[in-house]
Amino acid sequence: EPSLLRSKFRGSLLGALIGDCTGSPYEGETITAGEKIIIQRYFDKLEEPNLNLKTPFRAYTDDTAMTKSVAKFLIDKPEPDYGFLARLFVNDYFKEPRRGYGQNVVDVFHKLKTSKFEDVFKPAAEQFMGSGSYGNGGAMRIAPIGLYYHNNYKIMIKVATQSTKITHTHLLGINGALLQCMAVQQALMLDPQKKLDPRHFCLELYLKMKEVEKTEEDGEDESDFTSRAYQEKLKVVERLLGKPHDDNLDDEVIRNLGHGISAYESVPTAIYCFLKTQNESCGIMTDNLLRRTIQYAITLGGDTDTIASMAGAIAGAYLGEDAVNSSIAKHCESYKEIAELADNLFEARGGSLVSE
Ligand code: R7I
Ligand code: MG
Ligand code: MG
Ligand code: MG
Repeated sequence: EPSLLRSKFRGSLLGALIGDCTGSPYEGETITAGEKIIIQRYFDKLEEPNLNLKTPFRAYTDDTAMTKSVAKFLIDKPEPDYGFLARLFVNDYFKEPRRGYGQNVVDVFHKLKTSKFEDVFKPAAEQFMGSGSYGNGGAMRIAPIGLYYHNNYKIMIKVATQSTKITHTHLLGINGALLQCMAVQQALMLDPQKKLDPRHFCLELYLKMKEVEKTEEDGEDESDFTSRAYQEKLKVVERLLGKPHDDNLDDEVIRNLGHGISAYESVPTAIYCFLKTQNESCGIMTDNLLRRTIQYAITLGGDTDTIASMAGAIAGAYLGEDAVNSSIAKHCESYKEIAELADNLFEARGGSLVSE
């Protein structure tokens, strides 16, 4: 049904925006029990229809800046043009460098500019003495690709991989972006009227990740944990989903899944946040499932803007725009522009049948 699909595109990009904007004040923090209460009140306040103008307006960060570029890359060009995407990233960065970009990705932007975009994949490949970045910067911006190519899995994987390689070439950075992309696509395909089966969702992702990690294994180096990293993490997600929520479980989530700036320590966590909050309150007082996902992600601390944004993108793709509280959305920078971008992405998706 086209109107449901349109609503899901909006839900996903607005979910990503809200997660970024509401999560960024807590980035890098450890969240205490007291702070969880403050976060609950903060969200309660944001939901008030006549929000006090003095309530600080939340700016988005690099997560949203780069997501916007990925959406434009898909909307403006009939075939993927990675040079165009690299230019969008770089132009945005030099226009607004203070969006909280990762410390090392900035080197890539400078090199791209200095080299006049001669080889858009080269600067990223040189990062970290040639091993490439495993930061979550590829995953945090991938949602538009999962939406746009939702009917074309093979091409989705290819475009997600190539677009990530402009900044992140470490296998963990790429596969983390692929996992996040798959999660958004899978959530988009689900009927929001039907009860979600979290462990089934997780199993489906596990099987897809096994396939991705298999093709890259070639050398059969079983001892190299990076080659099977995400399928192993998804087993942990599945195990944690089977346990009832309490504060100790949250500690276990942080210890076993992580809440860090690497893709490995944040993408599985974001997926867990989405899946855990669909059927359990997780200590969050709200009936709104999108808010619950985002608020819960923030209470885990660490890379809060990014984990909340990724979890919000998945939840929004499942629930659609109905789950977006408009007061909360209006509190976030550029929410109208993001809604329009989602519509344009939805309209452009017909052209998404590109040759391989
Ligand atoms: O991945 P990236 O775009 O950063 C995204 C994060 C999100 O949390 C945003 O909200 C923003 O705050 O930043 O940027 P990168 O600079 O490529 O990677 C982020 C960080 O991960 C780096 O600055 C390193 O600290 C770490 N990192 C690595 N450290 C050692 N070895 C990434 N790759 C490596 C590595 O190979
Ligand atoms: Mg950020
Ligand atoms: Mg930061
Ligand atoms: Mg972050």
